[in-house]
Amino acid sequence: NKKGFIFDLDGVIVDTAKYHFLAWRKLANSVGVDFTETQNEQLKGVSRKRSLEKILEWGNKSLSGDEFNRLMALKNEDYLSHVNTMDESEILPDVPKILNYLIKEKQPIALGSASKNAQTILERVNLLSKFNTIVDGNGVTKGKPNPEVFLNAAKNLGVEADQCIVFEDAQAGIEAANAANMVSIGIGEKDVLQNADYVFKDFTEISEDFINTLINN
Ligand code: G16
Ligand code: MG
Repeated sequence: NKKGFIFDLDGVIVDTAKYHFLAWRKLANSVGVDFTETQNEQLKGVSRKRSLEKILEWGNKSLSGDEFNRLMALKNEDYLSHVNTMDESEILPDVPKILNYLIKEKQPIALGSASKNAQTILERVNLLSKFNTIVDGNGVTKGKPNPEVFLNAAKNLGVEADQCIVFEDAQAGIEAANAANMVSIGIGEKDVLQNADYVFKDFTEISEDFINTLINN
């Protein structure tokens, strides 16, 4: 059987949330707004533009369009300074093992991320060549929970949506996968990812037997 395996980036392949946090906190503080780890949690899987809108809402602050765009660019510049320190040691446990097993089994693999920096990050950690297609924040108009990113990934892989499996760490991403009629696999906590078809703490809990079941069903 040929399925389509779609991976989210942040929280699934690497933990870039910690760098988003540092960059957003620095930016928020520079305009006199607080920013906590709890708030950062709520920005997982959320686009850059929507993230800044939310931070300004939380801080009761409104800005001109020009200022808004300037702050988005500043945040990204700071974020990229962290990304540029990344290497293979930042790949989350057993991700390469799963990717290599899927490649051995000739299964198509896609990235489905909200990040406009997805390609840069995959290059930094040396995983870009494992993916047959990259669908990221540059290729979508509607963010998760809209299923667009995953539907585009399925189309690029040449696989029907209901033959795809999505690995996601964010609630909005699980909702997007479910809306696309795909099998949703949560990576993280069961109580957060309630709507996922399956939940695992990380890839060390996912066996080759389980992957085989996904391929053959
Ligand atoms: C990631 C992060 C979000 C971030 C978004 C956009 O999503 O989880 O916090 O705001 O990408 O990132 P950028 O500013 O690089 O375009 P994902 O979908 O990879 O989990
Ligand atoms: Mg994510």
